[in-house]
Amino acid sequence: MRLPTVTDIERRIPRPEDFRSRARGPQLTARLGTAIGVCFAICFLTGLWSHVQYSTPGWLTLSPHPTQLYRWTQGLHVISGTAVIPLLLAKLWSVFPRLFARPPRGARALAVTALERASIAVLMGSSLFMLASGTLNIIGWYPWEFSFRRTHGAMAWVAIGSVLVHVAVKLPVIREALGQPTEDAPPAADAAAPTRRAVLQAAFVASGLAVLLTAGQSVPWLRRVSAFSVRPGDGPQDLPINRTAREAGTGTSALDPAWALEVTAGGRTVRLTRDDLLAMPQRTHRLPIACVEGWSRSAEWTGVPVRDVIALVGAGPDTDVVLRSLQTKGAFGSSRVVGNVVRDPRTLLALELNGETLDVDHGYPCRLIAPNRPGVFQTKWVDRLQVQS
Ligand SMILES: Nc1nc2c(c(=O)[nH]1)N[C@H]1C(S)=C(S)[C@@H](COP(=O)(O)O)O[C@H]1N2
Ligand SMILES: [Mo]
Repeated sequence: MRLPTVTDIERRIPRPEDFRSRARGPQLTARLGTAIGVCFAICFLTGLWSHVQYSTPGWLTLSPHPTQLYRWTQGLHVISGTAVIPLLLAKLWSVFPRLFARPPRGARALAVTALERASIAVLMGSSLFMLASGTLNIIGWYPWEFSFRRTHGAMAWVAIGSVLVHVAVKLPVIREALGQPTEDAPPAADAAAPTRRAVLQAAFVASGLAVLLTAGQSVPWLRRVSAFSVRPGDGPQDLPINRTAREAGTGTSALDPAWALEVTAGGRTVRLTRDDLLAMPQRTHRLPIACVEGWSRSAEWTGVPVRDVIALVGAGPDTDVVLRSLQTKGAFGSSRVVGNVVRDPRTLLALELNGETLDVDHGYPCRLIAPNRPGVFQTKWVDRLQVQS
């Protein structure tokens, strides 16, 4: 028996010409690529916006208007990212045979090819990382040690940068391919093989289905069809729960009858029981919880405007307020509300949700709810308001 030689092995590896599907080709790849590019641009910009809302630079003051802005941008972020997944898989399929192209001869050609391949590897690696980490974040599963927000945010620059390089390098091919009709030849002898148009349509249908199956986590009228929607309707009072009282370690302290809200400004402090808060003029507003993890839902909140509460310690409505909660473990136990949001009469210390006493998992005895604010900062189980001087 003769051992196979390198040439034998090489002969067994397929060549690009061995893949016969007529559907493949620049016309298909460029059309898929255009759709992916549009989705990536939306995803990148809404992601950037989310970072701005999450950690707003000192020189910028964000408005509480439009009320639903963060809900819309975060919803679009998740929808555009989800839509890309089937399109990217189809695009990978369309260029897959090129993986088997043999390296060219000559040092210069080899170097150019190596560079091109390396740039595609960065493009694919970063894109897949973005989609995979984003999807796991939506389902609330963090099987890693690193900070999701910082890593997902940093890798976004690598991804968008490599997309731009890729588009720049391929621009002549893209322009030519988009100028040609999708179908350039009459049906071939093999009528059963899918046409380019069929593959393209299938990819778009799959992308649309992926959106339909998940978008219900933000879009109310899709809730019934969104089977994969991560937060379909769980949680009391028709609102999903991000972290329960037990998980936050506030299960007992939140229900303690001796609870009182401590409000301080400079040297002045007042303590308000829940009955004291209920005795103040109540306001009701319909405002959304828009979680950074993707889901969002509007609800009717009743409570006392934060500016009325801090007026009791002599603070004007335009001052920043830091809220602290009973939470002892984990992140998001406190948040800052900037002056222009405090001034908004819809910024409430909520006592009721959808007409009922706030459930302990939604933040009883009282929680913050403010317009156009990422969910993580809608602090639950509030027990202290500190007016900043
Ligand atoms: N104290 C405290 N408040 C919190 C959180 C938390 O972990 N601790 N989670 C926040 C997040 S991430 C979201 S999306 C909203 C969800 O509110 P809900 O559970 O009432 O729907 O609460 C916010 N308030
Ligand atoms: Mo959240």
